[in-house]
Amino acid sequence: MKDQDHAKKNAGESSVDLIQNGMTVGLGSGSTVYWMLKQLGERAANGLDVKGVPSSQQTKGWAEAFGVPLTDFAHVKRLDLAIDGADEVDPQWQLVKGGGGALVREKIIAASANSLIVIIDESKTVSQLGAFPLPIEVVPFGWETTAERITETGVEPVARRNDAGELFVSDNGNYIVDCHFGTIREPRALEKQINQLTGVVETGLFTDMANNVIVGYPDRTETFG
Ligand code: ABF
Repeated sequence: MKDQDHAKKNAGESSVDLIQNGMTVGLGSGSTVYWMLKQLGERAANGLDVKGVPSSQQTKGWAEAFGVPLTDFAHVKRLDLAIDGADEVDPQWQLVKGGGGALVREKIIAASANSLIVIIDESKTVSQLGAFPLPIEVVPFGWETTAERITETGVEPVARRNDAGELFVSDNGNYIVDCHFGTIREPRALEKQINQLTGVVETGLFTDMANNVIVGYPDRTETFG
């Protein structure tokens, strides 16, 4: 395993220690979350009473494979905590997420949780957000016009495509445009500005949402918050 994968594994596994008996947990997406799910399945098999709400079809599949009991928002309105990865984390714990395309469900889960635990390998920590292209989910109808409106924020959005060259479709049936800002000086203001544009479903900027950050290294973790 590569060092980065060890770091992700350490962060993911360590986060499971924060899950207490009886909790309902929002399950994020991505390769760091994979390790959290694997460990959580083992704890559940050993008697931990837990239920998870998955943020993507991929997470749902992994959770089922690992034996993590699942529920949904038809049955729970609040989550005790949510555990999710990120693409960038700045020193104020503002986040860029959505590289995996699950940002809308991830944000609904984060907004419904009493606490958001962010699990990352050390490469995700940045002094300023924006080097990672900011994903924005848009409604398919007239998405070209929505992309035009997004240019008002000073960026040329690039439609995400799959390996076959077709437009990438999210679990919600929407498209995603990736925005190469380079630097994002005011994440809060930008999040608000983008979310007000007609045709935008949600942005991958998650400001003032993270409560704890677990940074994984190849041989250890550090927990903040
Ligand atoms: C999800 O998974 C996304 O918001 C983010 O794009 C990704 C995190 O990356 P990784 O696969 O490295 O954990 O949390």
